Amino acid sequence: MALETTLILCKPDAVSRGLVGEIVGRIERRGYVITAMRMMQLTGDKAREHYAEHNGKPFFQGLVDFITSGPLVALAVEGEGAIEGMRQMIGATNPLTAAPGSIRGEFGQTIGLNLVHGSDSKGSAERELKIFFNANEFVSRKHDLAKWLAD
Ligand code: D4T
Repeated sequence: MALETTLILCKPDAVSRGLVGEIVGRIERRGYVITAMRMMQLTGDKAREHYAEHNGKPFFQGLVDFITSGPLVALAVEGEGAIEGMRQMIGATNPLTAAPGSIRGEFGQTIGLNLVHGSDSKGSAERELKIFFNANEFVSRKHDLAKWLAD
């Protein structure tokens, strides 16, 4: 395994249903590290860029319409094998077939309202992270609290 950073989106349904804390909590409890985080509403151009691989598919326009319909929370998540690890934690695209215990398996409603996006490969992660974050927005998490607790 290698240390990887993946793009995670809490999509507008997650924000609207108040599930961002649940999703972020699962990421933190898993031991992954959040190195960037932002709430935003995507423009149509950014949404089309993010979902470029689906351009031309029958569900493409609906996907763009939904992801731009309300605020989302974008996260950069770092950890050993974080790309595949997050995909497992998120579960299969369709909540009906997503594993019990996965985010989509527990909370997802439909294939369109499936709460979370996670990059599916190293190449996708690198491409997608640039759509949501500028290079100077990633923070270092090597923060030694002991220094601040000592008196
Ligand atoms: P994302 O990209 O959101 O993490 O989802 P997946 O990686 O699990 O699934 P995907 O890329 O195949 O699909 C992207 C996005 O499109 C929606 N979708 C997908 C849809 O509305 N109808 C469909 O038939 C498919 C295949 C759901 C996720």
